Amino acid sequence: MKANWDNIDAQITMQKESLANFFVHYLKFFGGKDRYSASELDVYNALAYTIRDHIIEKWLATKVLYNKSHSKRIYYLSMEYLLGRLFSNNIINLGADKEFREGLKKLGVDWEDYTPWERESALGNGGLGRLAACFLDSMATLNLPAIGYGLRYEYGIFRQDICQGYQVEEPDEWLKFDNIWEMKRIEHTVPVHFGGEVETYHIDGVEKFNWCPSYTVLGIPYDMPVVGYGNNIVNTLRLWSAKVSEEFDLQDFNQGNYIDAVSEKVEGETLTKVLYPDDRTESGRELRFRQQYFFVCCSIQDIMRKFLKESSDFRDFPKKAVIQLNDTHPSISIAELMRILVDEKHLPWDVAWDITRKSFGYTNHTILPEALEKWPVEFFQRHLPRHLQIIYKLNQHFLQEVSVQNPGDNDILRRMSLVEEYPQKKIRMAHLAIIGSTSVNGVSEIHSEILKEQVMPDFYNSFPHKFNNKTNGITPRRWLLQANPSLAKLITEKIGKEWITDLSQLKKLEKYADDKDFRKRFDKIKLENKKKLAKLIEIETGVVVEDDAIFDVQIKRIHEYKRQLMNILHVIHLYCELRDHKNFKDAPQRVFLFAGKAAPGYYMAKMIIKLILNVAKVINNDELIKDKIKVVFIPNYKVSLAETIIPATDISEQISTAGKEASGTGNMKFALNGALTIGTLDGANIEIMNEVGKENIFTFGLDIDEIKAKREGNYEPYQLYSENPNIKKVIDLIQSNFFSLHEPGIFEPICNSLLTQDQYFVFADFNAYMECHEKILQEYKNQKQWTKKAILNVARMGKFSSDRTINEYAADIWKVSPVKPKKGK
Ligand code: 26V
Repeated sequence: MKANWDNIDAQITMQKESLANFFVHYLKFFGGKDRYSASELDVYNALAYTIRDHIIEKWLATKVLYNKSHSKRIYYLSMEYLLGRLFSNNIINLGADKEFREGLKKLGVDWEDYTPWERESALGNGGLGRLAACFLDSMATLNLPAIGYGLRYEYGIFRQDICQGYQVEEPDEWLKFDNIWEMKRIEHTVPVHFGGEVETYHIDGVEKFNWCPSYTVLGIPYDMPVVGYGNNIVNTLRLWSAKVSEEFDLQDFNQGNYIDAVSEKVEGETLTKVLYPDDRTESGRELRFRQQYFFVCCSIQDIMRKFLKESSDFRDFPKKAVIQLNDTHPSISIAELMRILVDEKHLPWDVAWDITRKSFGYTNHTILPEALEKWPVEFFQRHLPRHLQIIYKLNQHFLQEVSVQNPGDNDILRRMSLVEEYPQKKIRMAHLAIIGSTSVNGVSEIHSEILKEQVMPDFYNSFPHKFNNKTNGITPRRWLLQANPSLAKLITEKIGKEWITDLSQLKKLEKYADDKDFRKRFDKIKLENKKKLAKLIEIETGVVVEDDAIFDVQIKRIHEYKRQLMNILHVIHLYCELRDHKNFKDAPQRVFLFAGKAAPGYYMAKMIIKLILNVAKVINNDELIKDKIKVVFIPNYKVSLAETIIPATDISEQISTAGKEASGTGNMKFALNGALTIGTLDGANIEIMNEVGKENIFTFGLDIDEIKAKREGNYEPYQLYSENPNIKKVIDLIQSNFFSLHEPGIFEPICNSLLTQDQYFVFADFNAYMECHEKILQEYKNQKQWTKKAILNVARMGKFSSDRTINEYAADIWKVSPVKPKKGK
């Protein structure tokens, strides 16, 4: 009998109104639970499965829509995605909140009570990974036919515990229970080869190459739905998991090689075991290199398979596909696509290169030299011998062109080469990414300028047309609608709900900055959010803070360039002032809140955490200062924590050394929620200032040119220390072991580094930072003015929606238009 698909498709459709019934079905028949046996986790699972199934119909329909459109596809390649929890986000984006809530009411269930049961997906380190997650949300919301590719790490970023004031890393077992949001797609499994050697042969006198690898790993895809907001679109995030192929094992078993077979299997499956925690330490780097190739190889095969369904003429490839590289992590794709086109599809080299170059875009996310990837040639020789040959040949052709343009200039050849010769032979992945892409973009205006002028000036001179800027953005769905529902509701009440998909609409709020009633409601919402945060602080750290304190917040990865150190030195300074002058008056309590992870091998970052925690202990327990200052470090920073902290914040600390923070995106989340920024003229802070107005942001410190001049001159931090009594007092106090009575001398490395080098100009900016904080305190006293500024910040954040960013990528780089269903369908 032939299946009747019309009937099958129509049999069960999940209307929003019937979601509650499906929930009961799941709890009973899938979970096998009733009132006596169901745990809270069982209820969460049943709720989430219900929502997942509601998504599936839209997911299937989206695939049909895209296939029929024959549109060019966007492939976003990122080794990191910091998705956070998906349950609430999916309900909100589906627009199913009201119906689900009402349906469940009869059953006495409120879905929001169960959200903490979801294990959050944290497959990323920081800004780069969260940006990828915001981009997925925007691409789906904008009807863009995009697929995100990534790795399904068994362990995401480590869990941070604090033990005696030190960071301790624990594994994040996010897959321990079911991951409801993923679907295994075994039928799209792909092989990934490694090692071996390259054979040469000839066809019609033309030299050809055949890579004979030594072992194979399988890539198994797991798909996660990416729900667009209010448009019935569901895109896909495809994450690859490594597995060793069965046949391969069997062969070795049969030959009696049991131990080798098992260890090869473990080796292969280790590939996607763990996310690298932002570490550039040498150990374990080879695994990271193989991880990158595994990712690239799986994704490019999948992209090819999709392309071949549409066309068999590879010259069409750039018309049908555009591949965006999120940093250089997936840049081996360029060599991989060349290998496929030349060795497997037998295209002439020049044709293949033309296709490749037209198909890639590369986004740079950092100018820190230590973070620009270079891979030892040895790694290529061992694992990817054919790719190495291809890179050498690309380099040879490329340098030939460079020398034609710059006759006699050997220095430029050395600078631009894909191969760094000394001290160790390495491949410069950023150079490969630039020559292999049509577009190279930075992530804020200033960062894009620095890229052109300081980091890659030779490349900019050779290919000025490739360089462009795409200022980062954040999704207003997660960072306002979901994280701050009361503020979202107030905004919608005043200006309608268009802002959710067109953030520039927030401009309409400007007029309410002068409306007393609006300001009152705005303040009340902030206070409610602070109450929630105060509770969380008490639960997580045991520190009791006042609900109406000033919340001054720095939450981000711990890096010297982000200068958490300057912040805590300033807190120590305030503490000294309070102790010395006992001038408490009726000043409000100030809570200095920190959160963030340090890379496990980054000693200084870990010591900064220790310093913050030790200072917190002393200050929080000193009765002499009458609770006027509290210092809090909340452990295990993650997306869900940010969602609670940001809406409660008064002051957002964005204080990196000018020129170091490519963009920052936390800065945008805070301002969108009505916090005022204290910031340096760095990254997107500058653009935020231009949007909200100089009078509504607190900027301070040396700008990029001044920092550059200091670096080139002879900067003497020791002199600043001896001449500036404020700095001296703070450093002397630390050195006297006031904060480390039981571990004398532990902060010497921090003090030493500041006194002798101060690479990130903490002392140089200290006074300006202090004065800026004094100004802030004065201004905070005028609540009316403060709230006005906060409202204007919200109203003027339209530019920083990731929808705007993605629209720019789509129009300028990808040349892809939204795919919308035909009217009436
Ligand atoms: C990695 C490393 C490795 C160890 C040495 C120091 C170091 C410093 C930075 C990084 C991160 C590189 C990539 C990254 O996450 N960049 C961030 O990307 C965000 C999204 O574009 C942007 O907002 C942040 O400013 C940028 O730091």
